[in-house]
Amino acid sequence: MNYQNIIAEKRGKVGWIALNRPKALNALCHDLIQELNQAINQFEDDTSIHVLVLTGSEKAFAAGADIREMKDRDYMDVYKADFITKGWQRVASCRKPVIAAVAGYALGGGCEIAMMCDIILAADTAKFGQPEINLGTIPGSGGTQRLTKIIGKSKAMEMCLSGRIMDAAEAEKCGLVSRVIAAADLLQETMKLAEKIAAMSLPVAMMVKESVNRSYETTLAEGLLFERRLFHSTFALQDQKEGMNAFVEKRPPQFKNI
Ligand code: DAK
Repeated sequence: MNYQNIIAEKRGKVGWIALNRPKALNALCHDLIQELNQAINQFEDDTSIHVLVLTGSEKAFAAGADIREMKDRDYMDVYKADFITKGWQRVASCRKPVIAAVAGYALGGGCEIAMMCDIILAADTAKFGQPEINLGTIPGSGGTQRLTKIIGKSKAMEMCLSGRIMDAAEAEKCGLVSRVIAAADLLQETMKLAEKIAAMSLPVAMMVKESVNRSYETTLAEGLLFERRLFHSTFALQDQKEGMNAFVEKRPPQFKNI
């Protein structure tokens, strides 16, 4: 896979994607988003890939959408073209688990893409923020929505209204990230987690993801029903028989992803 703005590679069962526009702190330009879409599509289609990792550099996960690309567009132009919409939700629509490994800046669209991932692991250098208000605009890819659902109204309001940037410790405290890891260990720890999830039955991992995400979209009663139906459906899998038999036989399971 040969890209200009990202690096994508298979690492066993893990599809590893690193945003790679170092001179612009991985600002999310049109071409980068297109390449990110292509890489995700490829990993989704590849049955040997179970988990995706999305990361950036030591200095920046991504410092937001590319301000240079946006600054001269006018209203009719962005409205008619549905500006920076196509492809921007691809991370959120990925059916396989996606882990974000964030070091340095995750601002604006960078924070929004991290929040589209299923798990965020943060280096102790990570900084999160929705500073769009400083540019005279508002978050455009879920910042006012996902951030509010994750960290609550008061903190989300404060961040979006003031543009304040949050450090990794605060992000962990308010549930934005699942763990903070020493920067030097971030990628290794991320790979360990990715490999652990990748060793599970892929269809079951996909069902877990679908079910957890459902809790954001529906009532508790509907969510519980959805979970119950998926739970029942796992009994149609060979992997459920293998997992439960392996437990009883006191041996590790050998999942076949069927
Ligand atoms: N866009 C373009 N270039 C950027 C950039 C960005 N977002 N962020 C940084 N750069 C570039 C800088 O211009 C600089 O380039 P040169 O001048 O060297 O050519 C280079 O990266 C290094 O940046 P700095 O010199 O500024 O580095 P510092 O360490 O001093 O500061 C910083 C780092 C991250 C604090 C600073 O660069 C900064 O404040 N960056 C802008 C952060 C920001 O405002 N981000 C939000 C952008 S708006 C939507 C989807 C998404 C969005 C909207 C709609 N739809 C789906 C509808 C998202 C919008 C945004 O993200």
